[in-house]
Amino acid sequence: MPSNRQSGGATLVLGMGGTGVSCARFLAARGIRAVFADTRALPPGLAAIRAAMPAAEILSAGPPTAVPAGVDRILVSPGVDLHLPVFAAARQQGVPVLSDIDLFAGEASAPITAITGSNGKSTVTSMVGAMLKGAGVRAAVGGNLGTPALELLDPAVEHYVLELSSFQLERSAPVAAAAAVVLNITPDHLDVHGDLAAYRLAKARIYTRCELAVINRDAPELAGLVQSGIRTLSFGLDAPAGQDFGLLVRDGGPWLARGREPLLPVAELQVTGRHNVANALAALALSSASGTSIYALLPGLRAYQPLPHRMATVARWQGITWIDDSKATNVGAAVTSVGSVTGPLVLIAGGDGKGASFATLAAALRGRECVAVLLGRDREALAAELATVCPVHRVADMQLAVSTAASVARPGWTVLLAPACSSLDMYRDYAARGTAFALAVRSLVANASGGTP
Ligand code: UMA
Ligand code: ADP
Repeated sequence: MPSNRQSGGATLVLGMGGTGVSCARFLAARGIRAVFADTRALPPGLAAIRAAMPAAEILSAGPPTAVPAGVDRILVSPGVDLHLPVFAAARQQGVPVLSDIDLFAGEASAPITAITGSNGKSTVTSMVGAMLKGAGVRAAVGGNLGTPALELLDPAVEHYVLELSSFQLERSAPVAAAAAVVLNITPDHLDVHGDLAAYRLAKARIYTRCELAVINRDAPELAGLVQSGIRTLSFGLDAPAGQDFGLLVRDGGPWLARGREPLLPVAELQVTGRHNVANALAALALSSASGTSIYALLPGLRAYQPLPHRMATVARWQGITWIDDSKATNVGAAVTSVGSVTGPLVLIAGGDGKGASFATLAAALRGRECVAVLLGRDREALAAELATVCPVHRVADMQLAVSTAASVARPGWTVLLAPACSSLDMYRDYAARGTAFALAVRSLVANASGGTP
């Protein structure tokens, strides 16, 4: 999507968060006029947008219902509701609606690796980035991961690695990626997408124009998302065939492998859990398409450290292990979390359930020695499911969640923060929630040990 447009019209930018700020900087650098709006009374990017574009009009009453005069396209952020009246008006008037990803794809001059899925996106995206950088490739890594795609644009970049959410994929024309993956699909964001079919359809768009589709052998139902004629490569936790990626047993232990060739012992990875082995295999399959030798990519994978708030051990105290998996923001992720902890556990969960059913989480806990401590907006919906499988405590905040967990956990137990919900009803983001948990745990330990953590 070219940005050097001839019409001279203004761009209406909807959404004044991180994406809106990146759009402001992009448009300012190209001398394109813009009008900004957001439904929030105090959008977080307001000051940065004013700084980037002092002359831009900011609609204080929020998004308009009609397309303002002089506006010839709309740039929409991932969090903006596509049911706003302005989008119907735009459709009627033939005014194009684009995303930051469209602008990015129109300007990026290096190959793009694109990653989506319900869970593991950030891990695989940062793994691919670490592997390429470790091999000496000038890689830029971002998108839904955190740094908006437009902020990555740089002619010196040799490879872009983009995490794309269902919201970004739904709002963009299909990206011509060198390699793309849908890691897995379990229900998420159904409050926005309406149903699982619409969510799947949004995710499937990542494959539409890719050169290489990486597919998950352990989720065979997803292979149908790839149109015929597109080259595929698979990853999975079984033994791989051909040039596919999987596991082989060598020297008595599992190795990451390509076809019959063992590449790296699983024991040498710094990440734990079977889901992370799958993530490492997906990252290998994606980065093998970059033209870099597979052997040059291995040191970056071996050295890769887990991102914060993903199964991070916060404390081991009086025989109890405290784990922060605040990034388990949907039910599928929390099920994975619970499954990767052995022994009795206290599960701290709750927040905004995004319209999901918690039945599979209850099923994952059935038969286990477990206590649930629930907080946040959807704690009653969670309690309704989890009370059928374990004792449930309801609490008002994280401090109380931690003190309640401490009162029920026994030596040998794990206390696991795996909320199965987004954090936005109580926190700025999942990182703030994980930090609140870690702080509460550390202060509990410090107080109980007479001031020494
Ligand atoms: N919002 C409003 N009114 C508006 C605009 C936004 O209420 O007019 C709300 C949204 O519903 C959302 C929040 O404000 O709750 C942020 O929306 P945004 O579009 O301003 O978001 P950005 O700050 O631009 O950040 C977005 C991604 N956020 C979302 O998709 C909600 C970030 O992913 C991403 O890192 C960033 O672009 C750069 O690409 C975050 C995320 O939570 C990590 N993503 C979801 C996920 O991973 O599950 C999809
Ligand atoms: P995302 O960016 O998709 O949210 P992350 O890599 O940040 O994914 O991981 C978030 C959480 O999802 C992890 O803490 C873990 O609980 C779970 N998870 C990660 N990878 C997988 C996977 N491949 N399959 C299932 N669950 C996973």
